[in-house]
Amino acid sequence: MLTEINFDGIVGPSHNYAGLSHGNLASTRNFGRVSRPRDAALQGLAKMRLNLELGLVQGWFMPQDRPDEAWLARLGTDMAQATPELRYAAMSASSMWAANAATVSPAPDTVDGRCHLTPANLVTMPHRSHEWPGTLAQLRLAFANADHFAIHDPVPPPFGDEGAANHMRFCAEHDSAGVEVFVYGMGGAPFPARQHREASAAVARLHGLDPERTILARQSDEAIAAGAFHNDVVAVANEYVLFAHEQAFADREDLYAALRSRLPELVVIEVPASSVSLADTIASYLFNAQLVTLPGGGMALILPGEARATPSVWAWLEQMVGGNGPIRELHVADLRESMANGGGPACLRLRVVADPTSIDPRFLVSPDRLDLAEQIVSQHWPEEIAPHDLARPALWQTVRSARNALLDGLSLTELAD
Ligand code: SUG
Repeated sequence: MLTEINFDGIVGPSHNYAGLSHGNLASTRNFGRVSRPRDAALQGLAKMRLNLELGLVQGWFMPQDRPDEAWLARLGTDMAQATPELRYAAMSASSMWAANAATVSPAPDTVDGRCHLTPANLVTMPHRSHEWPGTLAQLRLAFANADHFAIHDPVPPPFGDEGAANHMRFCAEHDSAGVEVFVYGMGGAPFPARQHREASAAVARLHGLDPERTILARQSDEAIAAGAFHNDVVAVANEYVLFAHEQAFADREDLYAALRSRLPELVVIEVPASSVSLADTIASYLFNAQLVTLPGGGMALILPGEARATPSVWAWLEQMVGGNGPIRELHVADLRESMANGGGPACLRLRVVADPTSIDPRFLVSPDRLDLAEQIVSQHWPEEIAPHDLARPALWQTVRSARNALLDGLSLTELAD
């Protein structure tokens, strides 16, 4: 049976605040702060447990090998010699944000009836541009069953692709044919538009989508300029529901009309700027919630603690769930370590609609496997990392052996360096 499965990236042991993402306000603001990798990973695992408790199917991806010496070697350097910028980039744990790992088109949408996945090239940010080989290796392992899955190579540069964070799928139910919306950026100065239209169009072609059921929509320049470096900071979709800020899209009426003509049951829940400003939207990550269908019916939002702490946002949400709409429940997850780098609940997960039995079971999560991962993280992940620690060879060693301990414990040693 086709089910939605959320695959979360486990926060890697090198998680740190290096201020690497221009246009991501949290990343810039927290540059130089001391990070807490162990807490960060435990917070992420606790979110996965919450999803399990809600009766959802949960998967995970492993942290990548850091420092990425192979990447530095291609640049003619190594950790000892590299400039601080390259050293930070080589140590980044940014693959935790699995919404940027790939774009996924489930089987009911594609011409060959398989689920198609394309890893994102992430070329706009140097520290993320070397994630895709490690991502591709995991996708090839987790979704090796070629009767069910097709895995593509990333779109070639210079066309920037940031994956599912800029992709929304609408459908009556997860296992019925969808309408896929690819959101690209073009303006947004002084910040870069990280998702290019040409990359979105390429992914749609590669996945064999029906052009009639594929929409390319432009993100509004003001959203990017306000700090929405991905569409999933201002909008989220689930089945027939679009939950979005009024200023998310350049031509919102056109988008809603295009969607409605393809999916008459569409429900748009739009938050007006007069209730929640773009600034509060970015600070709270209201739309970076996971919007999920509960097994008993009805939908729930899994929100970051910052949403509850932002008065305009929480007031709006309480009023919404008090009404008669499709979103019935609010759940809050403490993700403050990831949030301080601009990564909320939805950033940490990649949605795949598939039959769980067609997936390598080592990538699926159970309460026991969560216990095991928590134990390994508690024992091996560094408690704290300050920016100057990133130059210490002892930390490089700790980070490598922590990841290897996790891969050993979860029997995923094929991924070891
Ligand atoms: O790409 N932050 C990530 C956050 C990604 C959030 N993902 C989604 N919205 N789907 C980024 O900007 C900061 C790393 C640092 O500064 O050390 C960072 O890469």
